[in-house]
Amino acid sequence: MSEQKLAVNEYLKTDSDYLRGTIKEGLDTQVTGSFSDGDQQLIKFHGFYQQDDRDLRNERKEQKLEPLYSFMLRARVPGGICSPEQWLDVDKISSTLTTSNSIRLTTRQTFQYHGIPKRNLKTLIQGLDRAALDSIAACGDVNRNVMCNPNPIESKLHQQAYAVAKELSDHLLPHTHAYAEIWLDKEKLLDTETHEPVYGKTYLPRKFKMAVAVPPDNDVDVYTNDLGFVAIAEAGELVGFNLVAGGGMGSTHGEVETFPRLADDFGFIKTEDVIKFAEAVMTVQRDWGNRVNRKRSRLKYTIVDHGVAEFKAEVEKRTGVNFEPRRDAVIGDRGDRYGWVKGLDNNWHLTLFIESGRIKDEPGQMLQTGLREIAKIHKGDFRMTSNQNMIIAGVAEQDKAAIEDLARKHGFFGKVISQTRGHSIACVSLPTCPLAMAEAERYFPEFIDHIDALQAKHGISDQAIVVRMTGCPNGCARPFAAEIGLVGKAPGRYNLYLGASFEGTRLNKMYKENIQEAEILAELDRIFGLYVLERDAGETFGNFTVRHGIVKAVNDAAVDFHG
Ligand code: SRM
Ligand code: SF4
Repeated sequence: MSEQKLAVNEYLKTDSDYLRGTIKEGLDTQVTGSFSDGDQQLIKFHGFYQQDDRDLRNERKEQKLEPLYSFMLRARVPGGICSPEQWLDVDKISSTLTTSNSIRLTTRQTFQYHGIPKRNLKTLIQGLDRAALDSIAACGDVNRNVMCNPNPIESKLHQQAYAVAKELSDHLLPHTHAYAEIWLDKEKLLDTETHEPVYGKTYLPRKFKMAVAVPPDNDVDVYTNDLGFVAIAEAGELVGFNLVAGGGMGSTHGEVETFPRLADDFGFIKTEDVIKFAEAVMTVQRDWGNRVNRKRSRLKYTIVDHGVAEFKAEVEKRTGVNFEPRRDAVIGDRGDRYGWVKGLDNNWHLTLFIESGRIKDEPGQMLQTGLREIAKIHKGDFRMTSNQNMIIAGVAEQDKAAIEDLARKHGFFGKVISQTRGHSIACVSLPTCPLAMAEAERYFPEFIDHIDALQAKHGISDQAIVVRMTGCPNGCARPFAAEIGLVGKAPGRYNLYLGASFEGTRLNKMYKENIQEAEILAELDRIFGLYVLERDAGETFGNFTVRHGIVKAVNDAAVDFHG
């Protein structure tokens, strides 16, 4: 049988001299604002993407100008924690080296800059480096930013879980010197296969994502990750984790061999074995994952294709440790707790709602200035959440009033946040995302206004419903794990998905395809009406839509999601 041709990216990685390619030369080329096609793939491993302003694309084409290229950079901030000093640097970089006049908190607890001209890239990365931040492996076929519950309240357990997330992130970083050489002008060193022991020359077949959850919170949406660790504590001390593997959201409209999936429960492992297991799951994926078709190359497909039992057995073989039976763990709310809460250490923590994570200054809502002013006096830390919000954590009693004043003065408390808005997220989408088919971030606030009005009409404003919108089926706001999921199909048109559980333990299923706002709202109006009349006591909206037969439950994604 003839060998199948590998995906183009595989040859790019092999020939790249450990992710160098011709990025350095491309950076010095003044004639274009872009990189070569190959380097555009490689720069992702260094944390950024080439983009162009899609609002201006046609106009520039008509004027026979090249697209208005700029770059998006995603930082790597495990667990989303940074110091006020770091935030001041992050803020300054945004104002001086980007054209977007904003900082964007992401669904994986980090931040992105949009609108970086090519000429500013190096200065920007050097600025991050001075702030002890970087963007290595924030993107690309590697282990990405590791998420961790940022709840500062149960501080001891959180700290133990965070230490594990940080260790995972550090241990699984690529070792290549390419980043230091290209961006930080460090000396050229020879990279070899022995120097990149986990990844090798061809890294992973595809991106790889990990999260650490601390029950009962499931803010990190642990089951949507390639690999998840659910913390298990005894007498308040971390003893180990339930390991879950094989989650992911991305799919392609109309291609049934692609589908979102939630991770399987593999069993309990001890804290001291975490790194061993993470490395084993990742290297099985490295060796078994599909390197021919990138649409089928995530871990979830490797697990489906080989079966959970075979995959698990290989992981046990590589670690030399067997999984213990899964321990009981409550998988609860995925939202953030807004406003002030007092921690066990008597410090206060303020969670600020930031709509779609966009930090910028607008009349009445001077969010970027507000966070800057807070950073100037804050003595604790900043914690980005996977719901795109910001926690001002570790505020002493005597500093609380000053922080609150600044937050109020800069418009953070300007709007009443309904239960549903507080539980809902949207992806970036237009105008920067090249894959967007419909609006998300720019339209979402208005869409939630409509949902709020419908909930008020039916007298269910107190009911939190997880609503998520993305501009395409890649799933960056995890829409297939939402009780109401809207996934862009074309300008102004979305597929409507219903039936996920509130906690993120069951996926949703398509209810209506390719519909516009009026039809979406009419459908939800009708279903909210049924919900009010026929729900069981305490029944969540997602569970109701399944029990009532509005959509079928998705138990086995490979079979049920499209079936
Ligand atoms: Fe994502 C690609 C934005 C979280 C699945 N994602 C993209 C790109 C880079 C578009 C591209 O490839 O050119 C988007 C850049 C838009 C822009 O202009 O900023 C993009 N993804 C985002 C962010 C910023 C959305 C947000 O609103 O916060 C999130 C950044 C996370 C981070 O900090 O690391 C983001 N992306 C996710 C998530 C959610 C998660 O990881 O919890 C998913 C679904 C989970 C998963 O990975 O399965 C996700 N993004 C994708 C995919 C589909 C992957 C797949 O398996 O098919 C793509 C497309 C691709 O990789 O080919 C993609
Ligand atoms: Fe872009 Fe699609 Fe991700 Fe939204 S879901 S940011 S449109 S890739």
